[in-house]
Amino acid sequence: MRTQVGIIGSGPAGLLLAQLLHQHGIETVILERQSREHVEARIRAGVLEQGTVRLLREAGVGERMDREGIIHQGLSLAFSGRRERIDLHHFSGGSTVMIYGQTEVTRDLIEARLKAGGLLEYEAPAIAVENFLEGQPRIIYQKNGQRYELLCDFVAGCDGYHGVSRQSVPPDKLRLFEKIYPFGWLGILSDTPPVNEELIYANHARGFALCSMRSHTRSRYYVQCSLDDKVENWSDDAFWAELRRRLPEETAANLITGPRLEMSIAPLRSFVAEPMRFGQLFLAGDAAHIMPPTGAKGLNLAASDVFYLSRALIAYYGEKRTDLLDRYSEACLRRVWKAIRFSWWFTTTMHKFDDDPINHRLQLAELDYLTGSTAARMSFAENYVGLPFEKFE
Ligand code: RFL
Ligand code: PHB
Repeated sequence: MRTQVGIIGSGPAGLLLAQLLHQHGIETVILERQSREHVEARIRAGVLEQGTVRLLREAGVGERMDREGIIHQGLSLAFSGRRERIDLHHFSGGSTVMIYGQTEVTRDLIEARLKAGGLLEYEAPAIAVENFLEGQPRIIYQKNGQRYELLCDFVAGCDGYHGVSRQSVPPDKLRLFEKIYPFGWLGILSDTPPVNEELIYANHARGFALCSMRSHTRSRYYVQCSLDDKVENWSDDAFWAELRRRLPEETAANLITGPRLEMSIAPLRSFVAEPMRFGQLFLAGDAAHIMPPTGAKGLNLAASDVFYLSRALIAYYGEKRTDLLDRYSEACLRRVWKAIRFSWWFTTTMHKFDDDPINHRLQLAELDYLTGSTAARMSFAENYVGLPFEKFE
């Protein structure tokens, strides 16, 4: 088989890239290791930055998001028994975020892909990417136990942290940066109304907690847990009791609980692979970088990578330009490192790292300063709603 751009992975990065390229008549094939059911059932991100929202609209998949998504103008930080609201809209100079689950984004993109008649092969794992430094790259993949080759002009490695694209790069051409945090997030999804209209991030002596949502009737909550914890160790009641303990009294009193629809544990990690381009192979999204979910940046960075990559490929096919392809990695990485920094800072400020009391006092001072200073709130809001995309044309 032959195509213009071979895309490995049908997460948000791969699907959105395919859709943006399709709009410009560029042919793609998407190879996905998992089944469609598996991809559509994964519970992940919930907060979309304005740039992501705009890009989804541009891709023609914004209709349901604009109907069902919820715009948030602020969020709260809870600490020392207090709850302080940060007006994101005010302090960012008019920006907001959108609550719309990654599950829904993925569903909308899959539907658009199928409508466009584009090839999307499920249960077709890529095994290797070859020849991308020399010229015409090929993706070796499997389908129904058979081995196939997909010849491409370019390969987009959108196959997440565990994918094969980055692993196909010779180690001497890669520089990896990694930080593993000594805890995880235990998350629950339930059909209960959210405890608050907006998100609450809580710093507590027992550990971090987050109150989030997917809709007015579906809540998503997280508590910091130890790295060796298991979902089997947690009953629903135990989860709700732990969450209540970590919230200010008044908030805890309003918490409505219910049976889990899903419960899972996610480890926290900061990771960057440099560069993001190797000849004709381009990495995008989690394949190139991951960060703790505290800043809600992962999905949004996948979208900004795709913004740059789609424009570079459109300029190549439309005008034979290669300058944007050459600038891709640097443009992405400038934004990536700022998001890695923000997620690391927010994680460090909100989580329990050890029992040393000075560390908790320093966090409380940071939060007291942040929620009282105009300069600090402006900086927080600017980062949380998402730094602007660079001019790239
Ligand atoms: P994905 O979504 O991991 O998709 C990669 C796809 O590639 C497939 N794949 C392969 N396909 C073919 N051949 C192979 N060899 C393959 N290997 C892998 C996989 O099956 C998969 O379908 O990566 P992508 O597209 O880069 O998207 C990234 C986002 O999914 C991720 O950054 C976010 O979910 C992170 N994240 C959050 N991001 C936000 O922006 N806001 C949030 O509020 C937010 N909350 C979160 C999060 C991630 C979490 N977890 C579970 C890690 C909350 C959590 C709990
Ligand atoms: C979520 O709703 O899953 C969510 C929201 C905000 C975060 C992380 C996760 O920072």
